[in-house]
Amino acid sequence: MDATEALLPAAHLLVRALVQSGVDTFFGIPGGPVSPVFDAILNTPGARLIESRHETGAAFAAADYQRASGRTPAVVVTAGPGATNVVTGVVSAHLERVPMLVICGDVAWAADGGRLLQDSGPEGIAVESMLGNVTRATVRVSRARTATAQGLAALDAAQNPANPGPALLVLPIQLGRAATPTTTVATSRTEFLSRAPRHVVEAAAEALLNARRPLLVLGAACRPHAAVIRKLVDALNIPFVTTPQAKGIVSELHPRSLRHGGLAASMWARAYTARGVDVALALGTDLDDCSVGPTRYVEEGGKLIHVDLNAAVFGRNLPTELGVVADLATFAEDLYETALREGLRHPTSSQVLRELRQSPAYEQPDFESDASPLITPQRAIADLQAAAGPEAAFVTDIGEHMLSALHYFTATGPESFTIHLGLGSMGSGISGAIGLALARPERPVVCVCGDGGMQMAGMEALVALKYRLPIVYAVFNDARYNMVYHGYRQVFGREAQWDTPWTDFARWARSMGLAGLRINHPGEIDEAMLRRVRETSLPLVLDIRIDREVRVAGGGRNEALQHMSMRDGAGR
Ligand SMILES: Cc1ncc(C[n+]2csc(CCOP(=O)(O)OP(=O)(O)O)c2C)c(N)n1
Ligand SMILES: [Mg+2]
Repeated sequence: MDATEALLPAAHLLVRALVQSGVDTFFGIPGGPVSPVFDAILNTPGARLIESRHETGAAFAAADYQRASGRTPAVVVTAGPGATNVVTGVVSAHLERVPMLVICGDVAWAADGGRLLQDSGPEGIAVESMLGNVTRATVRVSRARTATAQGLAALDAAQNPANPGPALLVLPIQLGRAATPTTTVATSRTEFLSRAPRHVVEAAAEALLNARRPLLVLGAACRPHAAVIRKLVDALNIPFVTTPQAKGIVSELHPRSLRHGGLAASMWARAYTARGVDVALALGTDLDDCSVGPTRYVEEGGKLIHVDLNAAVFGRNLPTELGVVADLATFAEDLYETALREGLRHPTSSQVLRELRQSPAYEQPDFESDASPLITPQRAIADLQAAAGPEAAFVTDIGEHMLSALHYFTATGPESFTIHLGLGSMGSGISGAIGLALARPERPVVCVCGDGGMQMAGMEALVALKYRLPIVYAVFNDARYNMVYHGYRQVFGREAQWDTPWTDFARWARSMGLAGLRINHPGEIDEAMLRRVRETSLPLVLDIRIDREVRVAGGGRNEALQHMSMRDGAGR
């Protein structure tokens, strides 16, 4: 073999190695300093490029692609503004523990001390410091020869099962382009086991089964283990709630489901927790304020057992009596086996559940048939759910519409509902929908969003157009930052106009080649309408003129703001 044949640009070797390690989808926007990586993506079999319209949109799309496919994505951004634009999406992935490899280009160092445009090193924007607090590792490629090994090391850090999240790899342009001998990088396989001791599992089982009013709280980290969690729920025969981020991990139609707790909690979750829970087992949740909200999962003096691989989440909002650092699937399996072996089933929960479920789960019980001429947000959710069918994946953006989606949507499986509540950024659902659609193209995807979010991040719909992803963008158009409007009124006791310009989103969509329809009345959205548009493979924007005064009253967000704004400086 000719010696030169064995030489390839370092960026090509890196991308090839990433594809071999299972990273197949690269989200991002090109630019000069990162161009070697884009060139490599375009020329590497098995690598797929998804061009976003904004780098933070790329990170949100990547996060939902990871959640829906289980595959770690890469987000590729250019030096300088590419790096600064991606920050919000990376922070969100950090807070939600979503693994992703962020590859950032950089200018060449050998510039004789000149100040280079977009310099992202220590004398420029210092990208490692900027993202250091929100990544699991920051790795700067130091030599072309080591680019692949360093890239794989960053990928390992992102995929660390004990603390998954984003990891940063910085690849300066001259190293990415440098012809490099093909080397084999020895990849090691990491075996990971974190099993709780048997007596701990038995103690948890015993506490739950002897409780007067027990509760299982399921968090988003349970999502990959939904099958075993479902078996566990059946075996123990105790009521369960999910956090908002775990909505649907076990179907909300399950006879022991109290639907979700926390933000915009169901009436069942509110009623059950209001009467006091003496023993709660929380699995794979941060128990952050949105996860707890108006549903205190354990009463004063009660016993909270909290299982997670990351001990940092224990004891945050509720006093944890027992924190267990363990792999969730293993813990759930062990607890299930214990329950079966000992024949443990809670004796009185069935009766309590039957009584509770006689009362409605919703603030407005008859929302599905609400015929108010101006469509209410909850009627819009009901129409969308019926029209999209049971297979559809729903994702919500952030705002007042989110509370209606949380409260009134019924999630029937681990993939039927997604929300980015780690950071709560507008635009997260709009971009996230793209990742959901890419991961499972055969499944309908519906994004519930606001007019404000669309004005901020709606151009990501062009990504859906480019890749022929027939996402339904259901814009709850109230010409207002409605969550801010109601929050302001609640906290300050007076009104302010948080109006946004009336926008005709249907015409806006059509002007760009998407499908667009105006919805004015209940019942207008139906299955045939969505099917017709889906057959064209075009994304569809529904401009839904909703009644902006109708809201989920005990949602929790504004109550939390009110509470915080009244605390004194000492945090009491
Ligand atoms: C990036 C970002 N900026 C600001 C906010 C604060 N915020 C929360 S909800 C909201 C209003 C959203 O308006 P819209 O998308 O129309 O939804 P609505 O509340 O009207 O349903 C704002 C400004 C945020 N969450 N994220
Ligand atoms: Mg709005």
